[in-house]
Amino acid sequence: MNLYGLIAEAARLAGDTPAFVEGGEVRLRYDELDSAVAGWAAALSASGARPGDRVVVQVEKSVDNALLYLASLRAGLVYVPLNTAYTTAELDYFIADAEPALIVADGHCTMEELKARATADAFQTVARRPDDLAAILYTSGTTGRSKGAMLSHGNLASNALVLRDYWHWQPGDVLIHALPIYHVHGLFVALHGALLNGSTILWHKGFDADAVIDDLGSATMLMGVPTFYVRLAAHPRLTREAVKTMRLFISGSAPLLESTFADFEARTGHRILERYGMTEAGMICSNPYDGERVPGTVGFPLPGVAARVADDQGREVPRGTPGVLEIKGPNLFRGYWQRPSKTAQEMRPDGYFITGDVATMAEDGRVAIVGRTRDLIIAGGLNIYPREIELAIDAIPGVGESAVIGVPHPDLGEAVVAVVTRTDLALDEAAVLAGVADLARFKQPRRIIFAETLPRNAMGKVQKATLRTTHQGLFGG
Ligand code: MLC
Ligand code: AMP
Repeated sequence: MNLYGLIAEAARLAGDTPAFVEGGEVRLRYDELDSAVAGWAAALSASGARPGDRVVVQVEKSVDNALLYLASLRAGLVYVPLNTAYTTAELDYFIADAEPALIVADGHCTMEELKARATADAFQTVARRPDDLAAILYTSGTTGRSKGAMLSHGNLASNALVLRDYWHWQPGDVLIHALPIYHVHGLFVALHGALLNGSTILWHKGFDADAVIDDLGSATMLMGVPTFYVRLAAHPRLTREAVKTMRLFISGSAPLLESTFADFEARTGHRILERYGMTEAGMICSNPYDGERVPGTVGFPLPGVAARVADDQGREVPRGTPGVLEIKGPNLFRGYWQRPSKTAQEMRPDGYFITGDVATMAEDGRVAIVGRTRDLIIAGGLNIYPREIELAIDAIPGVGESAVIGVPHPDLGEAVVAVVTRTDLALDEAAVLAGVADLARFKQPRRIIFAETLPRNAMGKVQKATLRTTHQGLFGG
């Protein structure tokens, strides 16, 4: 059971329907998909990669990049996508950890070089068992080091098939795809959904509100992070007329503010469907398609997913009481790559995974995410772990200590702010920013605030909640 087999079958049924359309031009039809993927799969094999080997890929979003992913599935390889914003220093870490047979990235092997290695119209899809790995996606940890979440063919297929029914994918659906394809949201939820339905994908290299609005009139679905909806709702061209062919707007990866939900409904008449997920488990909860989409909630556990809100011993708390969300199901990952003890730390003996998200569950099972136990910032749908940034700042000469926090930001949801004490008062903002230059741009603090001391509780622990309250108005929030 290779996930690619399901996609190939859907492509066969879709016939000459356009698969990828970019800038109004058909880039690939469904009846061309299988041979295009075969070419890439042959190139991967010709490079020496064998089933089970990792392929690390850090490239700009393109249709070829999507085909390379499908080829990796088809050849039985383990796809390891990396954010294009990662710096060389960060890349070194991922490569050392993933031990890939092949790296596709500028300075290693480029897409053009890879394609030159082989051409083929046919390729025998490599048989896979449901537990065989399809991909490893890195997700940061509280210690500041990223860990690779191992996802199997069975994990990805089960989640995709459930969502196909839950969101009522239908013939004639056309999806606007403006997300990056190095994370769960763009790579799995959006791409698998459209491909398994034989739907045309309106392919955008990134999110540009004007370009997306231009395409709304030829589409039926959009998936995005809340920042997409904040920007669209503020756009003068977002009208009921502009969305008249649209069937469904889906939001996830970060909390959608109730005000964004309301603004969007006022402008378009559409109630955004919010869902919740994470790298380790794909999609977990979703508001219903037909039933009430309640802002501020993420709906119900998906069919086949068991979820409970628990105390710190894993015991279910009464309905309505906040606790940590724990989940189990066919979507749940196979553990962290080469880190069995980390995996064990986040699992209960009965197989539930501790998400680290604080939630409430209502009597009817509806879930709301109300906080996080992990020290985590989500900016524009990207997860940022403060510890990694604090370690970089603390290493700068002249810094006493630092606390990195997320502060409400009107566009990104949260923005990174560093509160820093100095042992050398000549240390300025530029010196601190220079000290974090090896981190991807999206992780770098938007503001540096110098303080004499950091607030601590009786145990000596830095009180980040106090800092967040003090600085909550920094970005006009
Ligand atoms: C870009 N920048 C960011 C940023 N994205 N900074 C913080 N957070 C982000 N998310 C920086 C750029 O480096 C640039 O820096 C500056 O902000 C302006 O960039 P921009 O051109 O305005 O950014 P834009 O291209 O518009 O990107 C914003 C965005 C994008 C929100 C559209 O980040 C995005 O597509 N996010 C989606 C991420 C995603 O797919 N998440 C899903 C994870 S899966 P400067 O200073 O150099 O100009 C997951 C599970 C689940 O969470 O449930 O789905
Ligand atoms: P990642 O580890 O990048 O996959 O991000 C997963 C995290 O994003 C989850 O653990 C949540 O904290 C957060 N998240 C995803 N969707 C939502 C949502 N709809 N509401 C609130 N938080 C969300």
